[in-house]
Amino acid sequence: MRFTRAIVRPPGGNFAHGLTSASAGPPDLEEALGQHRRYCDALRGCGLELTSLEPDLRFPDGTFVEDAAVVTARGAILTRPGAPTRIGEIDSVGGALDAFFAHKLGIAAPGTVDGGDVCEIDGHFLIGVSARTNDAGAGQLAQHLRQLGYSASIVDIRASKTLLHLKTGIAYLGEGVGLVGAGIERELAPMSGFGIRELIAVSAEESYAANCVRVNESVLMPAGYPRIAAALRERGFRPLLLEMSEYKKMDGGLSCLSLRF
Ligand code: CIR
Repeated sequence: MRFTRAIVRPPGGNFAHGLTSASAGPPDLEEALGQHRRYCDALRGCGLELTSLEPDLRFPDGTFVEDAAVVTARGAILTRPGAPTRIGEIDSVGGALDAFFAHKLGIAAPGTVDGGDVCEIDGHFLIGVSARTNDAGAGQLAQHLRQLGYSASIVDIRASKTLLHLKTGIAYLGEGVGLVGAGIERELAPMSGFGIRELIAVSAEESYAANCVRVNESVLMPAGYPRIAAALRERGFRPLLLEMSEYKKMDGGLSCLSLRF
C-alpha cells in the first residue's frame, strides 16, 4: 500500500515517566526529540504529509501513537489500550483521524487492543494476544477488519516473555518478505500461511531490528543492526537507518512512533 500521510506526536517533558521494562536508564529528552525530528524528516522524505499532535503530559507514553488505532486503507479502528495509563490516548488520536476517516470503529470493554499487536500482510491482519491485547479485544478487532473486507487471524504470543507486542518480534516488508525475531518462530508460524515467501530470521543480538516499517520505496529501520540492514539491501530493499536509542529505553519500537495511511 502506498502511504501519503502519517500521524505522529513528539514526546512530552515527562516522557521518562512512561511504562518500561528495560533497565537502560531514563531517556534523554533532548536526544529523544532530535530522534523524533529525524524520524519525521524520514517520513516526509518518503512522501508523507504529517499531522503532528501536541504532547500531552497526562500521557507520558503518548508519543507511541501506533498503539491508539489500527488504520487501514478502508477505515480506521480506535483501539482500547491494554495499559490503564494509556486508554485516554485514543481521544486525541481519534480527533486527528476524524479529518481523514468519516466513520471510525472502536474496541469496547472488556476488550483491549494495542496497535503494536497488529501486523498487516497484504490485506491479511495478524493480531497478537499479548500482555496488552486480550482475547475479547482481538476478537472484536478481527470482526471489524472482516467487516471492512479484510481477513484476520489471531496468534497468542503470551508465552514469549521477550515480546511486548506482536510487532516487537515481526515486520512485514512487502513483496512476500517478513522479519521474525529469534525464539518466536513457533508462535509466528501462522505468518508463513499468508503469502509470505521468505522470513528473514533476526538474531537475538539484533532483535530490536525486527521492528521495521516499509514506507513506500524505503524500509525505516533502527540504526546499529548491520546484519539486518545488509540482509535487506541484499534483497533489494532500501533501508533508511534511524537512531532509536531513547525510544528503546522506553520499550518503544520504530513502528509505534507513527500511524501511517
Ligand atoms: C508502553 O509500554 O506502552 C510504552 N512504553 C511503549 C509502547 C511501544 N509500542 C509499540 O511498540 N507499539
